[in-house]
Formats: sequence, C-alpha cells, structure tokens
Amino acid sequence: MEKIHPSEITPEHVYMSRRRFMRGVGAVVAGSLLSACGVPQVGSPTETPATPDPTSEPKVKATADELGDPLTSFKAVTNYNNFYEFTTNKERVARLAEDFITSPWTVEVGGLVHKPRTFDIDDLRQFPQEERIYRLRCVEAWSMVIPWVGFPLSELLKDVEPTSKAKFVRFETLFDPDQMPGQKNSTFDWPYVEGLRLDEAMHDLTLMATGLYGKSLLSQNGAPVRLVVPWKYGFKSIKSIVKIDLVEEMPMSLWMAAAPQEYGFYANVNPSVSHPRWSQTSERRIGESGRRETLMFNGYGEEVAGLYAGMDLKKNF
Ligand SMILES: Nc1nc2c(c(=O)[nH]1)N[C@H]1C(S)=C(S)[C@@H](COP(=O)(O)O)O[C@H]1N2
Ligand SMILES: [Mo]
Repeated sequence: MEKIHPSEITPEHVYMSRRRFMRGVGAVVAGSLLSACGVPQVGSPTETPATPDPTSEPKVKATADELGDPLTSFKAVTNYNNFYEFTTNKERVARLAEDFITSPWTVEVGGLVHKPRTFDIDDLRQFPQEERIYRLRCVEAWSMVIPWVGFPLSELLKDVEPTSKAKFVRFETLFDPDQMPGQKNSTFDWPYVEGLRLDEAMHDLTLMATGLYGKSLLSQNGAPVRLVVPWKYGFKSIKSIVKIDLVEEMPMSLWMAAAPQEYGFYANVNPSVSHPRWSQTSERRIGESGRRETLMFNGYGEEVAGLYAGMDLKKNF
C-alpha cells in the first residue's frame, strides 16, 4: 500500500502545529510515564526506576523550542515552582511536596457529557503520550521552556462525549489540607479551580501533562496529571487534577474569585495588557540574564488567534 503523508489526512493547521511542537516522540514509550506506584520511571526498561535526583539532567532529544530557545534546566523546572497548596515560596515547594501521595489517583469527568467516566492512572495511560516543547509564561513575568510529556485534552473529552449544552470545561485540584499545608491558608477559596472555553479545551495545543523531561511528573509540577495551556498565563495550567466538569456557564476560577480586577477568565498572554501592578511587555527567562520581549499569545498566535476573532482582548483579559 502506498504510504499516505500525514498532511493528506490531517487538516493542515493541525498537522503544522503537531509538526512544530512534537519532538522526540519516538523516545517516549506510550504509557511508560505514568507509573502505578507513584515512583517516576525511566523510558527504558533496562534502567532502574529510582528516586528522582533533582540535580540530574534527564536526557531528551530536543534541546530547544521551535523558536530556537533552549530548554530550561530540569533543576530549575523542578525547583522553582508555583503550587500554593504547598507554599507560596517557590523554592520550598519541591521539599514540601516530596511525600505527596499521587497513587492511587482518579480523575472524575462528568457534567454535560453523554458518557461520564472516572479515569484512573491506567486509563490515562491508554491515551498516546507525546513530547511537546512549550514556553511557560507566568503572570509574574518570568518564563521557562519545558519539554512536557502528555496527551491532548481533546482525546479525553472526545471519550466522554460532551453534550451540545456544554460550553466550558471546569477543572479542580485535589483538596487535602493534611497533605497540602497551604490549603490551611484561608486567603484562598480552595480547591484550586480553573476553566477553559470548550473550543480552547479542544485545541490541539492544550495538553494533559503526565511527565516532563521524559520522566513522570514530580509532585511539585502537578503529579500525576496537570493541564498545560501554553498561550495563557501559567496559572491557567492547573495541577494535580481530580475533577473535570463540562458546564454551560463560564466557571469561576480561584484567581478570579481572589482578585477579579487582576485575573480574568481568559488570561491569554498579552504584552499590551498590563497587570494592574506591573507591565507584561517583557519577561525574565529563568536561566538567562536580562529580559526578553513577551510575545502575543506567548508566541502561539498563529495557532490560537482564531479562537478570539472579533473579541476585544483588552476587555476579555
Ligand atoms: N493547583 C495549582 N495549580 C497551579 C498553581 C497552583 O498554585 N496550584 N500555580 C500555577 C502557576 S501561577 C504557574 S506559573 C504554574 C507553574 O507550574 P510549574 O511549577 O510546573 O512550572 O502552575 C500553575 N498551576
Ligand atoms: Mo504563574
């Protein structure tokens, strides 16, 4: 049989974005990254799964994103974190999250769907895992380049079959103050909640990440499964998800509830919309000196600008 080129069977924009963002896919063994026992495993069965050494730089084939910017070191990605359930101190999250129990774990998917389903780790393993090199731009104006491993959220959503009433997706992080001391801090209305419009959630760039740098996610990065939406500020990429609901109304996120004048629902990276307390025109790339310009939609405009056609992005920030 004649070999069919992927561009012939996939809509071109999808094909192009996959080609641009999938790297080293062959190196990722499907399902190998979500370990049942919670101990991160390595890709090759001949290597011994070991307690992660946060100082070792795991090997991935890619060395840069599609713009040519180098990956942020594994050490920085796993030791400089925002995960307020543990602490607001970025450098202390990794230590405090060390004993976080990520197995057993389930993600309950329901709401306006025809086939509600509770996924366990093995179920999530069934979705083909791929590597995606994405920029992560925090609303605090620092950024990283991270080689994630995961599967498109659209795959999971197709599985539960959203009804025609479903317009938004609402995500929830685990609530367990015994394990997550930051949740005893009543400044925030726990659990952490985030949301996307259904078409944003179905976009090919929207990833459910189960790993990074070719290893299972460490707790500080949102193990065992977290969202990654690369064209939005980092706070949209909710960690350690236990619940996903398809809903009709725009969900209220933890950050919208905490400070609606500072954090909107869309939270698209936009250098021309300042945070009330600082400018968003530039950012500090972790591991670099100096600052670099912040790109509209974090550099993913070609892929995602169409989602917001006709919208005033200054009002819908
Ligand atoms: N549940 C939860 N998810 C979260 C956060 C959080 O505090 N709690 N912080 C967000 C913010 S502000 C950022 S910048 C990213 C950081 O992800 P990383 O630590 O894996 O780089 O996670 C996001 N997801
Ligand atoms: Mo952030």
